[in-house]
Amino acid sequence: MKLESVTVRRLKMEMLSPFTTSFATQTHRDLLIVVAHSGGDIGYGECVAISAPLYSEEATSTCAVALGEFLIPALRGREIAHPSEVSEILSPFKRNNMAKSALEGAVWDLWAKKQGVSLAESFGGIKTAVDVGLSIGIKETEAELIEAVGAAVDTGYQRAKIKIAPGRDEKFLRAVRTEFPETAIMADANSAYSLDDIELFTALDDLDLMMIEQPLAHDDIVDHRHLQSRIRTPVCLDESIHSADDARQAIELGSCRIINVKIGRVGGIAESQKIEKICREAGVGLWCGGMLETGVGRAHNVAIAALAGFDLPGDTAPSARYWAEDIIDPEVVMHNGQITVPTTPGLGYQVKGELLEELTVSSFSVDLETV
Ligand code: OSB
Ligand code: MG
Repeated sequence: MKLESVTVRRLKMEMLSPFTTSFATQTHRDLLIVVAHSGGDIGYGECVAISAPLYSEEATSTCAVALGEFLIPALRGREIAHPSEVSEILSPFKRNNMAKSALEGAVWDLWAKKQGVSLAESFGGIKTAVDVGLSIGIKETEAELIEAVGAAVDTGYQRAKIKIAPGRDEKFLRAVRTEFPETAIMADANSAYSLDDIELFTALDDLDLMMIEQPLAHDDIVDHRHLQSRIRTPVCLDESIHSADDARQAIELGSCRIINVKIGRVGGIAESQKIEKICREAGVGLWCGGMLETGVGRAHNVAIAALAGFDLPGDTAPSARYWAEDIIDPEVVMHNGQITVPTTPGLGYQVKGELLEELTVSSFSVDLETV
């Protein structure tokens, strides 16, 4: 297939509740929806970057520039036989993974719709439902955190991930563990610590955490290796993994025992598939992370988590966790801690055109038919 045009919409969406990490508090999402057109079919991708480069080097505005100036024009005149070719076509451009992934995701959805297969089926996802965990932002008090974990358990989430930062770590986690002796809990530091904090991490070992996610620097795999060799709790890498090579090297070094894949962070579905294979063959735990996606990104996440190697619950909570009204119909729902993997073509959800229009703050289109 050949693409006729690609539209990039910048959306502003209010979140139901603020979400605090060690790097920022988000009250709304500032995101891009990429819409690819070919022969009357439409594919959708989501760019998961946030407003400022606080999680990774990408930001919503830089992704819009990368898409408009470099990535989308690179597809001009290209006959795409399979969506995995997109990441190859874009590979001369360094990084800009979230921007690349948004475009690849839109092409993948479009292609799957043309083939009449679901996203999951199009890349070999075998599960009929995926296991879901909840990511809980940093709270002011231990009581608030305990209430949030209790609500997660009552709602049926299969594990609770607790965001931590210096001053909001051991005491908070210990309070949760005392209140919930049997619950599967883990922590995510979003790179807020260094090896100087080794005593904190050894002290956490008796809390029986499923894992500790990205404790050290966002671009590190060497110090994580030293940390992992000193603690029993599995280290999970998020920010440090941008490619299949990163995953392979981190595993070879012993820097982690678990990997969090975010399709956007690693540059797309094709790269996510490579990481899944590496983890499956190495016996390394794997799960799908989240970036507070709308239904479009969420549908991609649920589809990738249907691959066999994704053996741990992901941060793929249902729509109602984030939005008063999601941009897809039906919304993503959870039953008994699981989300059913759609079997209808492409994303498996309808994008609500009017709501998309209403939420659009700005947009541009790149015509790919004229030279
Ligand atoms: O580190 O996993 C993270 C949200 C924004 C940026 C980084 C992270 C997160 C989350 C939220 O943990 C997961 C979700 O519910 O989408
Ligand atoms: Mg994380």
